[in-house]
Amino acid sequence: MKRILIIGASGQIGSELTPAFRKIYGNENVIASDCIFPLKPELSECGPTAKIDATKKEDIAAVVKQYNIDTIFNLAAILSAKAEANPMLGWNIGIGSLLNCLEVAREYKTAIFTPSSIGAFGPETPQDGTPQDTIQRPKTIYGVTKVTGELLSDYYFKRFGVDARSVRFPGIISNVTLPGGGTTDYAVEIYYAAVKEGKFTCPLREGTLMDMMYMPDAIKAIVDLMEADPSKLIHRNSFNVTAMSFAPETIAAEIKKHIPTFTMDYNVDPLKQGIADSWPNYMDDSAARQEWNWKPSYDLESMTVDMLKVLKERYNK
Ligand code: AKB
Repeated sequence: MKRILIIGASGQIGSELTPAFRKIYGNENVIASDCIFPLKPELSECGPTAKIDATKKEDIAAVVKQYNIDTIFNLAAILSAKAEANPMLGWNIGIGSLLNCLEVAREYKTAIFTPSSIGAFGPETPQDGTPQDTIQRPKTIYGVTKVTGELLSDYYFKRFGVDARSVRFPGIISNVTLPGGGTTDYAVEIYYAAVKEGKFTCPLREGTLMDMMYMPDAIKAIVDLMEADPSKLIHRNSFNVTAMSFAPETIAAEIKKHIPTFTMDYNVDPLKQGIADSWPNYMDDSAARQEWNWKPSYDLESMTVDMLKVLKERYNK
């Protein structure tokens, strides 16, 4: 990777991936764009930016051509719970932008990364130790776009030789940009609430297990996969990756170790609960470990220490 285009640079992943890439590959080689949210000054002032509506192929092609891009990061998506409220929007953003990116990648011979998700699985999928290759019958529009995206990306690789790669991200926990409209968002919100208010109302039932990952590991997964030797990749779209799996009461107990007065109660959101219940309890990510040496650095304990440190400093607590 030498010249990179990030579509969706203002989002939860993009806002941290962009500076991380600029550090590795040079400010001038990473072009940041987002058509939904304005770019923060941290992103717009220290490297090139572009105006791209990802649902318009010509917008993407023009920037790829202008900057001689060799790798596209297509992060445009509407998360699971939000997409249920507007399925057509979920489909148009998720698939419209992906198809455009794949077509541009084919035409201009770039590589392309598009995140998939635990949302690509459904209730018929084995939930414990979810295999790399297994049943994928999601019941959300988000999941339908993710499975479609995986299939399309593999199709473009096999049919046209497009270097398309992807990981199935679990819930990502971060402290720069909040997610929005996801089923796993509670695992981010709980830290903010613990630091700011000392209490949290959880939208998911006790015992709801899901895979999770701290943002530095998510960035590492993206870099490691995209830098991996292609001859070692048996899979491409998309690799299971995880770092930890926990239920709400477990993360609450971990926070309580640092903030003993912290309390949590429950007010279950039926939409989010239904989605969470259809997703894996924990995935088997051995294919990623074998094919490109995937290994996360953070577990629940070390992530909690770091999250609370950052947020306490930010909010003077
Ligand atoms: C969501 O909850 O929708 C996302 C995801 C797991 O893909 N965070």
